[in-house]
Amino acid sequence: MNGSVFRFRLGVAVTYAFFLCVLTVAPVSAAWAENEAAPLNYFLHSYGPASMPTMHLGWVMVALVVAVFVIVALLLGRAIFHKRPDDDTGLIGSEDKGMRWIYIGTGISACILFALAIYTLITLNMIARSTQAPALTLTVTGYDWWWKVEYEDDDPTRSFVSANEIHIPVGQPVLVKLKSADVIHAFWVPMLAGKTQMIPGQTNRQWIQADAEGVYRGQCTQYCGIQHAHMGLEVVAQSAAEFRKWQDAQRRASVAVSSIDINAGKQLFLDRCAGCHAIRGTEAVGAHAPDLTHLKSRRLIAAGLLTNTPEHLVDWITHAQDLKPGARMPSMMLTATELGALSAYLSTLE
Ligand code: HEC
Ligand SMILES: [Cu+2]
Repeated sequence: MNGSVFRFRLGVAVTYAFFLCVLTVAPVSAAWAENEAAPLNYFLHSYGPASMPTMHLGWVMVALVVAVFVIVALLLGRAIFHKRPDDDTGLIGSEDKGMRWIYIGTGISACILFALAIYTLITLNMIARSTQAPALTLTVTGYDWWWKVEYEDDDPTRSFVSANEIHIPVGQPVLVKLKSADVIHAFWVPMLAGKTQMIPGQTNRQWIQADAEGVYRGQCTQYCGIQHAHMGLEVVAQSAAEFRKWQDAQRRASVAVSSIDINAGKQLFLDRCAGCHAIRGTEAVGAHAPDLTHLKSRRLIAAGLLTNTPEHLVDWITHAQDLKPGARMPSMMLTATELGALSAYLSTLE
């Protein structure tokens, strides 16, 4: 074998190995990563019945990819290092040599892919609906770049709206209706279920169920514009009693607390923020931004970008465009006095 042929084959082998390493090592290592550091990596673990079948499918695919990687690498190694005195180029296809390999390989791949297609269809069917009736129905609407969450109730006075943080009772199926207000988004809480598109003008459905109490991170997985990466959400699974308590608190309108600062802050909010934001119990009824009635109850703000501390709130209000460039909220120009009053008012939104 002459040097250039050898280098060419080695190049092919190295490129091949590189891409397949990326393809196989990434999901496998991701599956073992720490939950805290990389919560979305848990797509190869399941925390509820809606994600169990897809998780099994995921592992089968990973195992298959690893097997294909190993087999092809072995064959490739043999092709590179095997000496064939009668055929220096060794090209498959020359004088029909090696065509057998192509027929067999294609045949095996076709069978495996066909089996996988059937397995995928079975999985999709299994997760299509829950075996029990949903304990709760909510509508999640994707906006550039945050989530509106509506809790439905047969009695309309008991339904309420929130944003970016979904609470569910543990161990019970929850039906999630998915809509979009602008472009195509996709709802994905990998530990609880697969992804479902949110398409303008259409209502898609998915169900989620958490086996254990805890916080499950979600993310928009359909590229929807500049801040797509910062369109996160959290699903908080609570015991039935905790969930009921949370729900009752969310149903209440904001509590009217009065002091000079708070009144000034509220007036400022009505003047400057109410065109977009709503706070139930006030004249602020804006519908194109997160409902802030119970802002303080949320762990994160700006769709998972920042923790909800008073400092981050001030930072967000004055520098939204630096923190999340392109977000549909302007950086608000406010004096220190105005900010003080506004913060005092926002801190009452328990
Ligand atoms: C032009 C519309 C608009 C105005 C005016 C506006 N906001 Fe916003 N605000 C938004 C949008 C849209 C978001 C969601 C941004 C995102 O996460 O991408 C948001 C997010 C927020 C959040 C985070 C909420 C959460 O749960 O994530 C807070 C807090 C907030 N705004 C406060 C204010 C305050 C206070 C004012 C007035 C000083 C104000 N906003 C003015 C549109 C607006
Ligand atoms: Cu999105």
